[in-house]
Amino acid sequence: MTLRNYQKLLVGTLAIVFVTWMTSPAYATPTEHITNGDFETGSLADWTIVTTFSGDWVINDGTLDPQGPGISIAPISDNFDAISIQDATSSAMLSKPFTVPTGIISANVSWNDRIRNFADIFEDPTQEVRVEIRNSNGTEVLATIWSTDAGDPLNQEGPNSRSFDITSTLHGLEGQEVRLCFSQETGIFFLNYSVDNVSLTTETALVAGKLLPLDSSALFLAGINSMMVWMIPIVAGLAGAGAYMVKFRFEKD
Ligand SMILES: [Ca+2]
Ligand SMILES: [Ca+2]
Ligand SMILES: [Ca+2]
Repeated sequence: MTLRNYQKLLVGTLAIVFVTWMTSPAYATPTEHITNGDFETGSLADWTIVTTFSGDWVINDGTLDPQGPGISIAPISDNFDAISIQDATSSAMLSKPFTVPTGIISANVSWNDRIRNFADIFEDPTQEVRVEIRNSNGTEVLATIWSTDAGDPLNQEGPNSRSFDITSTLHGLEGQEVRLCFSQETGIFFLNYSVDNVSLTTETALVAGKLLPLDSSALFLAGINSMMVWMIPIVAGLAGAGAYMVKFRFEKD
């Protein structure tokens, strides 16, 4: 191969790298929708509490001795968690509003918890813990993410880690304000539910044209999924390589 051909090969390789770089999508970073999800403000700031009768949610620093047979228990992580308490038949809901973004690629909710049910059963819905997506004012259940069921172990001090993919749930709610809700119902006997490290994240498809104005593929990126987004630079790179090698081969001959 002559020096001139080496130069052509180098220029062609750089062109392929450049085309691939130009068409690479910028990546969405997950957006966290829950503030004070670890309760380390030492308060229930940013959270809304709705109760009936003696039900309540309070902050726990490890010294709280709830009414009934439950004794004080260490916070799940660091200095504080949130705990449900009651003195009789009641309910209590701890919730946080958030706006569901449009163009969701993925959505996940996770938290840590402890369950101490002093009744001899779980029973739906009278002696139960539920985690739900509700409408903006909390009056309507839009989806139940997780709940205790009859037969579950009564004492689950863990701490337990729970994580759920809620992509399909939120797809139907894009653009709406909704609430993530932790609810306890105590119709039989005392139940303390502790929660910490609450996180709800979404990833959305980029309107890449805003970030990569020279990228022609940006015009249709928003409507396609992440796997297809990845294929664009690969296909562009392969096409560029093919076109160059044909040209190189032709000139060499
Ligand atoms: Ca904490
Ligand atoms: Ca007690
Ligand atoms: Ca249930």
